[in-house]
Amino acid sequence: MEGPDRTWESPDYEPSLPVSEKSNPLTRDIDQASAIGIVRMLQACDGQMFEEDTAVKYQRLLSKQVVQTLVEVAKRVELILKDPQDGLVVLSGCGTSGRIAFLVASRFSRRLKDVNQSSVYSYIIAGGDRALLSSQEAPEDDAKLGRLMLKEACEGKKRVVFIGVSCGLSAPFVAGQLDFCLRHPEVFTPVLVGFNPAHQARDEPIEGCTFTFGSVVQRMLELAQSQRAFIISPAVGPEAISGSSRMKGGSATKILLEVILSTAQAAAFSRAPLTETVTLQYLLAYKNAVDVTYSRTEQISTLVEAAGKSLRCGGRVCYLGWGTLAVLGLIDASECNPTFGADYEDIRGFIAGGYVELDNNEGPLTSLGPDFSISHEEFFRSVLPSLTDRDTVLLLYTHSDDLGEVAALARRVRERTSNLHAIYHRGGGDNAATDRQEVIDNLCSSTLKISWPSPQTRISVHMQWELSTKLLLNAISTGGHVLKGKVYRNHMVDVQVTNSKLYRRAARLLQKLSGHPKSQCEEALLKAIYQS
Ligand code: S6P
Repeated sequence: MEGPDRTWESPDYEPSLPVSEKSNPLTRDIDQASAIGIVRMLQACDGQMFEEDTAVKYQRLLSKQVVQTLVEVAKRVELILKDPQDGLVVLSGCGTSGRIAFLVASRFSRRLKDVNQSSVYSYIIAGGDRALLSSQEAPEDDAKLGRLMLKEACEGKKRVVFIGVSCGLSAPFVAGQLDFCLRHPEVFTPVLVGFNPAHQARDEPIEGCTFTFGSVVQRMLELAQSQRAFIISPAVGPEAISGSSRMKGGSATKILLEVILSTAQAAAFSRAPLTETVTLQYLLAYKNAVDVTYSRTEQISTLVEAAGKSLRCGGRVCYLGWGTLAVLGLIDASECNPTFGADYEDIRGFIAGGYVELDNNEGPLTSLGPDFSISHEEFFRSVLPSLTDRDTVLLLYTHSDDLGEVAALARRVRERTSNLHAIYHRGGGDNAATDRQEVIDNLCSSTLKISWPSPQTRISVHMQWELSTKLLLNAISTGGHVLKGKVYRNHMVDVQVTNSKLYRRAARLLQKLSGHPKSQCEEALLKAIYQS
């Protein structure tokens, strides 16, 4: 069997770029691939997350040092859980990183509530809650805003574990927050999560600040020696679509945050030992989730094909989901605009229970515009009447959801389109088909059904379902847009230049594709931005 392709790890491979911005050799021809070819490339790319480290170059997800740091951070969280008064654990980030912070903070707050414990988790996303559902790339550059939002969230708290996520170690918003933590060590334990080695942190000046992301990382590295700050930054390999950190970056963020909070919670309330072995078992359970998901290559490619067909002929793709799977649908849909220049109607997510189920800090956002209408009722009102076979509808649910409700919805959709599909997770070795599931199967033109064995670790099977669903949706929306022609080689080429990271990326791309000098490319880019 062929070993993994490690070209990107060579020092000569795109040496000026951090790992998170490199182009992945595995997907160089993704724009020429068929649906099944795309899925296979994504599988290989996601598989890189769990590759072992070789020699010395990069720390990886399963590296000993990463596992050790996860244990130490979980211990800090455990202390807050055991003595929650005046304590807080804040998860923060921009774009996808902020969305995953929200998802994880909400899930674990709910878990605490279920066992009558006070909530200690809070999330921050650059741009506020509207950024959960739409692209808000500009606040990412605002270090001062990051600091202010953190200050506000921690008002009156005496001990805070702050986990700032920036996949590229680059967002000024997060740098501002980490800088604030470093200035107040009596309260804050700063933790940075990202997917580049520390020396590749961005070193560009930040407007109105004396620090850069790189200089903040340097200060953290010094404190890390005495465990007063922590950096968790394994390389997971370049993204399938260059720089699209919603993919592996988002998945690995979800894995790391969940491992920290799961192990901390098990230690605080069930006296489960917080050890490297246990932490490693959790990580391997996620690896298993990735493997199980991609064992369905054919079925995934059917969904990619359907999405591609809809998008090519001006149709829509709608995710109709329940619980956190629906949240993943909302997140995936929201990312298609900044990644592929998609309209909000191209791929849309809906959640049973709307904002009550979403349970975000700012409550209902419906007044912000039609793209913030997210309930199933809203789907019935504004989408269903105009649904045709050109559109693809995808149901996202698990055996814990109300299958009667799923079947009723499937019936209504089926009256308008036969292009109805489902992703269904069931667990605990439960293989018995229920009558309702059979009804749903008969209404759908394809059902991707995954039966999950009970996990060996304490990891909640729901978290595996979520990761699996995230991979599937990322494959569908990415694959669909690739088939529509929104990607050139493995680069996003229909992207809006709305912050400094995207500006740099766009200028680099122009240089790479045109062969012209940097100055000329930047001039052309500025002209395009200002339409002069
Ligand atoms: C990437 C996504 C972006 C990023 C955001 C934060 O696919 O569209 O919104 O999540 O730019 O990036 P980072 O590197 O700070 O996590």
